[in-house]
Formats: sequence, structure tokens, C-alpha cells
Amino acid sequence: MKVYFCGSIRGGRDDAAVYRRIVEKLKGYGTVLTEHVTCAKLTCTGEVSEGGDRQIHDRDVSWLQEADVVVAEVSLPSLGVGYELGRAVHMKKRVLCLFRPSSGRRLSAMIRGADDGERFLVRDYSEQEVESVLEEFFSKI
Ligand code: 6IA
Repeated sequence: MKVYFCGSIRGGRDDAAVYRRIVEKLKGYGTVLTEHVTCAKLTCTGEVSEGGDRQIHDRDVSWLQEADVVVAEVSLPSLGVGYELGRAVHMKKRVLCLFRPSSGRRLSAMIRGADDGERFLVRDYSEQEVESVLEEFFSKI
């Protein structure tokens, strides 16, 4: 199974430790295509890639295409994550969005409202529940 993980990069890196915890668990279910999102050294402005942003975009979209499942941490708003989720819906991928109400934010209606109880799921969780919420999701697919 190939898993595409989405988390904020230029939207802010405050949740990088949570992303790492999620990805560690995801690795038990298959190949995580986007482990770089958890990289502690990645700053929200400093990332450089030889081919520039176009290469990042094109490579990510082709990974998204390859993925069987998309898991997104959406507590910290990120345009890139929102874009990836829109593309994933269009590609009819199975999507799990994880939101921590303890962030004090309210999740965008365009994400919360996309939950169809089937292919696109939004789950509220607390950091201690990372493993159990993923176990529950993967036990059903
Ligand atoms: O708007 P944001 O930067 O917060 O968007 C974050 C999302 O877009 C993540 O889920 C990633 O999949 C994707 N993304 C954004 N920037 C990059 C990136 N930068 N590399 C890969 N995916 C990205 C370069 C980092 C690299 C040199 C280590």
C-alpha cells in the first residue's frame, strides 16, 4: 500500500512533531511517499529544490496519483494541503483528514464539509490518539 501524507510546510512548521508521529505509524501500513513533510530541518521558508516549485508540484501530483490512501494533518492551515486534498478528491482517492480541536482553530468548512462518511473522512483527535485513530481507519480498508 502507498500512502501520501500531507502536512503544512510553508503554512508553518509548528506541528512537525505530530507529523512525524503520524508518519511513524503510517510506515507500519505501507510506503509513505512524502516523508520529507516530517523533516525537522525543513523550515517554512527555506526549502529549496533544484527544479524549483514546479518540480515540487509535478512530483507531488504524480505521487498523489500513485497513492492508494491520502492522510492529511489539517490542524495548521496550509494552502498546499488544501490543494492536495482537492486534487485527491478529483482523483477519487480514499482520504483521511486529522484535526486537533486543541489547536483552538476551526477547520475550514471546505474540508469538514467534504466528509462523506465513506471515501473522505475527517476525524477530530488528540495527539495521544494518533495511533488508535489510524488503527481504526486502516482496519476498515
Ligand atoms: O503550502 P504548504 O507549503 O504548507 O504545502 C504543504 C504541502 O505541499 C505538503 O503536504 C507537501 O506534500 C507539499 N509541499 C509543499 N512544499 C513542498 C516541498 N518543498 N517538497 C515536497 N512537498 C511539498 C521542498 C522541500 C524539500 C526540498 C525537502
